[in-house]
Amino acid sequence: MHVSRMRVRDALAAAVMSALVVGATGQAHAADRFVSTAGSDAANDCLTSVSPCRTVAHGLAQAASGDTVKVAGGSSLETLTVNTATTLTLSGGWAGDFSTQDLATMPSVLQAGMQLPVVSVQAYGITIALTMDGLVIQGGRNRYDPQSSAFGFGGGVSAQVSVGGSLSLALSRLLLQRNWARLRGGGLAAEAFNAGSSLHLAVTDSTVTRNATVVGGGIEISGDNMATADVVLDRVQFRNNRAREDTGGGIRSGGGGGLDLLLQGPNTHVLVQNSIFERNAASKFAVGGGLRAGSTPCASGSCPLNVVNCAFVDNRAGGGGGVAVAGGAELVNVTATRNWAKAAGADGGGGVLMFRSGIIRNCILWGNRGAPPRDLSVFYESVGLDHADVLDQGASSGGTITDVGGNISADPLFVSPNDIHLIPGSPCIDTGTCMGAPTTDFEGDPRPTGAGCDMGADEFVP
Ligand SMILES: [Ca+2]
Repeated sequence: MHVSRMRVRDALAAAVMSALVVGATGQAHAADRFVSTAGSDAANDCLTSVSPCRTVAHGLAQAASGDTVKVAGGSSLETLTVNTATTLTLSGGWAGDFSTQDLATMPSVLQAGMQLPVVSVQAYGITIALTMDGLVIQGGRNRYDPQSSAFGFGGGVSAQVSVGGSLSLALSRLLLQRNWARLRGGGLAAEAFNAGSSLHLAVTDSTVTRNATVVGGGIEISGDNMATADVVLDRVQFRNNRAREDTGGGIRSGGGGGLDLLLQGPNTHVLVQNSIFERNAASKFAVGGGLRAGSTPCASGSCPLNVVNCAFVDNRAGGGGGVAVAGGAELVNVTATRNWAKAAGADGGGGVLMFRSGIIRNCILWGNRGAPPRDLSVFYESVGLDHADVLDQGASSGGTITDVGGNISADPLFVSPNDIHLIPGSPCIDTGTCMGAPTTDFEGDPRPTGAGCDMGADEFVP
């Protein structure tokens, strides 16, 4: 009896110990879950790399908060939803044995399996932190369907936060291509609504190409006047995205070919830097072929939108072929050339169209096309022009362009019409201001290099 009692006690102790270990493991040690097109979902918790699950959807369903779902190279049909409070990482481009990651040779391609976005994230009154790195997201389709949760916002990735929720979305090394949405955000829509809701969005080192919708062909980001939004886009390439005129009626029409921002509240800030907008198009009836933004005005030296070290080349729209901003914006070391404005509404501004207030510093606005003023058109309020190289500029409807100093109007001497790097002898070399200039250029070269800071996105390096 004595021995038996001891055994019972040991067994109980072991059970307690086991429970403690499991508890500690569950909370402190995030697990990796493994997914491969060569795997199987049947009775699989995805925890063993040698017997991975087959679908990302199953991997996400198995994952506990804090886990990382690793996806081997391969192409799969997926329609993924994250709508419970969690912290997750989705990581692609892994070798079949998950020992190495190489996005170029082992791309993980997630293709929509039906007429839905590839990834839907809904933080309705809850907290979600989702990281997605190293994935190709393509073929998403989001039609307007009131019967489902897909309302036509976001073709590749559809993300919403509302009812006081918190959504942190970190997207890196993504290729968002050939996605379509009925209303907004062909590649990605990220939207924040209601008091207490907060959106933290970072898109880095990614390419957004050949996506289409009505508003925000590549990416659409919006927040109502109660929500908080903090957005950083860094090293993102927007190419060949389309915002098309909506023929169904009643919807905003075809603005923001590459990127559309609608930030209505005072608690929003967007930084777009080191990014390239090339050959994106808005409708000829709308503005912002590369980028369109609507926001609150600049206040006490701070603007809700900062566009830094960006190149806008060969984008087109009705007005503001490269950039159209209604609100407050600061453009620093931006180069805009060969953009085109049809100017159906006589807005002009093939390069940059600004309604309201802002500052244009160290920018090259040159060789844009369409209705004049071709390079810079300003409406309603004062825009400060500081150490910029502008060919054709004009202001109307009460707008003024204020010469802050250091401005020139001379051929910037690009390498070629479509290559905005500067060549020796360019009048933009060392003639910008280092006050408020970024310390690197759009490719990471040090700024200043040489005797001073250059104008434009490129800092000339001999
Ligand atoms: Ca320089």
